[in-house]
Amino acid sequence: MQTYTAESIQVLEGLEAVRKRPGMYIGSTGPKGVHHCAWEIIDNAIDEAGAGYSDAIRVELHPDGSLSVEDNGRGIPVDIHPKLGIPAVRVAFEQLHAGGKFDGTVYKSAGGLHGVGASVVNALSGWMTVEIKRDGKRYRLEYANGGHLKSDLTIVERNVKGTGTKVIFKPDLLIFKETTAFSPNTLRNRLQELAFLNSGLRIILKTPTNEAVFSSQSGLAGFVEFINKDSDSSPVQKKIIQFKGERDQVVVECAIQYNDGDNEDLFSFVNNIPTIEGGTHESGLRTAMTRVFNTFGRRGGIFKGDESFIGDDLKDGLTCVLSLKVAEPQFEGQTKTKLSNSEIEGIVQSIANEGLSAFFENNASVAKDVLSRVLATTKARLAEKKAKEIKKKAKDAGAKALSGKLAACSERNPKANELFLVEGDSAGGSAKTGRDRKFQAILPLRGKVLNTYRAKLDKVLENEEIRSIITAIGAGMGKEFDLARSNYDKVCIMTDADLDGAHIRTLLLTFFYRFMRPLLFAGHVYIAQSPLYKVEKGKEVRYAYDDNELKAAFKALGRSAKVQRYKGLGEMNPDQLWETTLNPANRRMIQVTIEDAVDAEHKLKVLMGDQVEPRKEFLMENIVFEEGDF
Ligand code: 1YM
Repeated sequence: MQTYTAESIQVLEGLEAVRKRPGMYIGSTGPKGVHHCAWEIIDNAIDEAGAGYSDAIRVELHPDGSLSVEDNGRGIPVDIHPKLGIPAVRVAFEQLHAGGKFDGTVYKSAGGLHGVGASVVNALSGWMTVEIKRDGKRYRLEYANGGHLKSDLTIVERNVKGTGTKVIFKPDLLIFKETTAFSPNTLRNRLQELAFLNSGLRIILKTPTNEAVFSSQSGLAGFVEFINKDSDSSPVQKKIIQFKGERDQVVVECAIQYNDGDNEDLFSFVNNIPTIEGGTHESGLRTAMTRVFNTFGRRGGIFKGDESFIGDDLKDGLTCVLSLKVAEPQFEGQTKTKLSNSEIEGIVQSIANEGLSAFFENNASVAKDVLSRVLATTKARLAEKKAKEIKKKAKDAGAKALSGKLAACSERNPKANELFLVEGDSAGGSAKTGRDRKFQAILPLRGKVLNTYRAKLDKVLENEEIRSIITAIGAGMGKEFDLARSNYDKVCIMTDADLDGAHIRTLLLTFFYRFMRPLLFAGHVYIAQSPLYKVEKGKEVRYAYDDNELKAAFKALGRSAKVQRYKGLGEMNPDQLWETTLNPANRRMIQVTIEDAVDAEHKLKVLMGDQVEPRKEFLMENIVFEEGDF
C-alpha cells in the first residue's frame, strides 16, 4: 500500500482533471485519441533522437493490446528532484505539463496537438510501466488505473549494458469506451513518415503478425521518392533537389522533384507535425522557388518575349516535402495545422534561396530539366490566356457582326428550329421573305467563307462569316462546342447549284468538321436543294431538280411547256423559294452524315488540299454527302 502525502494527493487531483475532460488534452476519446496517446510517447523518443542521443526506436504492439515504445537514448533522469523530493521520471509522468525539458535548449517536438506529455497518457491508461536503463542499472516504475502509483521506482537489474527508456501502456477502457485498440496501419504510416523526417533514425514496428524496419539515409529525398512510387507520372529530373539550412535556431529541410503529371503534392511539417493547412513556411518556400527559377531561367535564356514564371506555374508536377524544426511554433486555422509564426517566412525564404541556387549551380542538367518542365506550364498558361482573349474578342465581334444580318425565328424551341446559311444577299433577301418565320432563321453569307482546313484558330475567328455562324448557333466551337446548347435542330447550307456554290458548301462543311464536329456527326447539318428548272404550262407548274426530272416534267405537261433554267437562288422569288426549297412538305434536303471520321478527314484533305484544279471536277459528284429521305 502506498501512503498518500499532500504532495501525492495534489498529483492525483491533476491527473483526475485529465480523466474528467480527456478531450481537452487529447482531442477525442475515439480511435484518434487512442493513437494520440501513442504519438505522445513516440514523440518523446523522437525528441531524444532529435537531440542526438539515440538512433533507434522500437515500437511493439502486444497481443494484449498494450503498446511499448523503446529508445536507446540517455534514459529519463532518475535523480531526486530537489524541490519535489521524488525522482525526475516520476515528475515527468505525474505532473501535468512537466514535459518541458529541464535544460530548455531543445525544441519541444510538440506544438499544438502534441506535447501534452507522458503524464496525460499515464492519466488515461489502465496501466503503465516505465523502464529506464541508466548508469548500468535497470529501473522500473509502475502505475495503474489512471496514474495511481503501483510500484515506485526501483532498481530491477544491475550491470546492464546500454542506456534508454521503455514505456509500456494500455489505454483505459473506462476512458476510451469505444475501443482501446491501436491500428497497425495507422502506426505503420506515421512511423514510416517519422523515419523519413528524421534521417538516420531506425524505427522498428513489431505487431503480433509482422515486423518492419523504417529508416531513410537520404531523408526527405527518400520521402519524395516514396510519394512518387505509385504515381502514374514519371520524374523529369535524374536527381532530387535537396537542401538544408539553419538560421536563428530554425532548421529548414526540403526535397523537390518534378514529374510530367499536373498534380501538386506538397507536404510540410513543423517539428514532425504535418502542417496540412500550410502557413508561413510554405509561402516562404514558394516565393524563393519562383525567384530562383526565374533567375536561372533568365540566365539560361529559356524565356521568349515577356515570358516569366509566376507562382502557380511551379505547381504542376511538383512533389515536395518541407520540414522545419522550430522552437516555439504557433498554429492557427480550422484544424490548428497552419503555421503562423511570421518570422519563419523570411527564414525559409533565405535558406531556400541559397539552397536552391547552390543546387542549380552544381547540377546544371537537373536545373535545365526542371526549368523546361515548368516552362511548359507557363506556355500552356499563356496560350490559354491568349485563346480566352481571342474568344472573348470573337464573341463580342460575332454578336456585332450578327446584328442586322441574322433574321431570327420567333419560336424559342431549338428542337424545331432551322438555320439556313444562304449564299449571297439577294437570295438571303428572298429567303427572309419566303420562309416560315416561326421556326426558320436566315443568315445570308456575303463574302467568301474562309478555308479553315489549315487555318489557325485565331485566323478562323477573324473571319466575319464564321463568327456570325458561331454566334448564331450559340453552342461555342472547338473543344468547348456543346451540342446541347445549339439554337437549331437543323443547320442548312443553301448555296447556288454551281461550282462556286459547291465550293462555299465544302468550305462550310470543312468548318463544321473541324470546329463543330458533334453537330455534323449527330446529323444536324443539311444541304438544301433548289431546283435547276421550272417547267410551266398554263397554270400548271413543275420544278425539276435534275435532267431526269426535267424529262419527266415534259412528259407530263407536253412538249409545248415553257422551261426556265435557274442560274442561282437569286432568280427565284420568295414564294418560289418557299415552295421549292424551304417548305418542309416539298423540299429536298440532303442530310450530311459522316460515317467514318478517318474517311471524312481523308476526303477533306483531297478536297481542301493545295491543288485547285483536280478539286473542281471532283466537287460536284464525289462530295461526301449522302442522300437522305428528304
Ligand atoms: C519511450 C519514450 O521518453 N525518452 C526520453 C525522455 C527523456 C529523456 C531521454 C531525457 C531528457 C533530458 C535528459 C533532458 C525525458 N526526460 C524528461 C525529464 N522515450 C522517452 N529520453 N535526460 C534524458 O531533457 O534534459 C522528460 S522526457 F523531464 F524527466 F527530464
